[in-house]
Amino acid sequence: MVCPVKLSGAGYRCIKSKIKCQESNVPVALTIAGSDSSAGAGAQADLKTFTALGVYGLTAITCIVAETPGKVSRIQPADPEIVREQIELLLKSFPVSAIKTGLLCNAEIVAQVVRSLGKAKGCRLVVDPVIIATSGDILLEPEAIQIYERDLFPLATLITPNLDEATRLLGHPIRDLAAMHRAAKTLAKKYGTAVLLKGGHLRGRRAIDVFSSGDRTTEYSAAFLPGVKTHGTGCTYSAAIAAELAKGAELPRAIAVAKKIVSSAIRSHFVWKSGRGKIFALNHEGSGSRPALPRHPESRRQRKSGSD
Ligand code: PXL
Repeated sequence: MVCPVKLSGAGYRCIKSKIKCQESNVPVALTIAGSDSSAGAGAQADLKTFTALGVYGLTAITCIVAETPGKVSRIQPADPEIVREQIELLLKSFPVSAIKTGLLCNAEIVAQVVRSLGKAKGCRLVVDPVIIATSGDILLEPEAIQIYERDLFPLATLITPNLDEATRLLGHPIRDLAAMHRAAKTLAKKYGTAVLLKGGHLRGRRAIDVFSSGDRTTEYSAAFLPGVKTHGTGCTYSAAIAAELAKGAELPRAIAVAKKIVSSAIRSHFVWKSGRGKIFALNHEGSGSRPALPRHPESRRQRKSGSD
């Protein structure tokens, strides 16, 4: 028998039968999301975030998106049955303690996800209603949005719309901070779940989000960084919340930690020169609380002696 390799901390490097495996206490989180070829958003962003926060990440892929930051080229949905099978298999096999949903792509997939999540008793669920990409591309059809509203939101511990998505859900624009407070409250009452309304798109000097679990609203604020054209901040934010929930944090604390993490991922972004100008990406590693790995002594020796 081959047992699993422990990810961090003390314990075992597991290899063969005679070694008795210690049980791992690394928390497990599942993301149900699309694959972003440029790896700044979607399941790739979620996995990087989970890993940076010391959580073991699982994925159920809903679609394959050919894209670069700012341009969605094509979306290929997965068969809803394989989405269901990924989720149900993972839930049967791993001690999943938190789940997040990202881009669910179409109505059939949303319906399958709702069915499968019925089997996820005791997991905390963060629903990022990915309706509109940072590029402005519409990522979800109206029938799918209806299923979100009727069936998925009521299962959620938290939903995390941005201003465009909240505008679509409420049917009117949200133009300032006072309107954000009203909108967060209305959405929380409407869907019977906690809401984190992300205000990054208001483009003020601070990026302010408003949390409501019904009667009370709370602001989460960080400096807004103009000119950084990353994508995947929404995915990273909700993945960080799910990771903190998987580790046992309460919702307000999970959001506070995640807000810091996403700000730091933006601040420490990557930028490359490319054929069409500059290309940006979030630095998910920069967001983590785990120390960077020490460089392997062998690689240092090699570089010194010039052999590579
Ligand atoms: O940022 C929203 C988003 C989420 N998930 C996937 C995406 C995108 C943006 O394009 O591709 C897979």
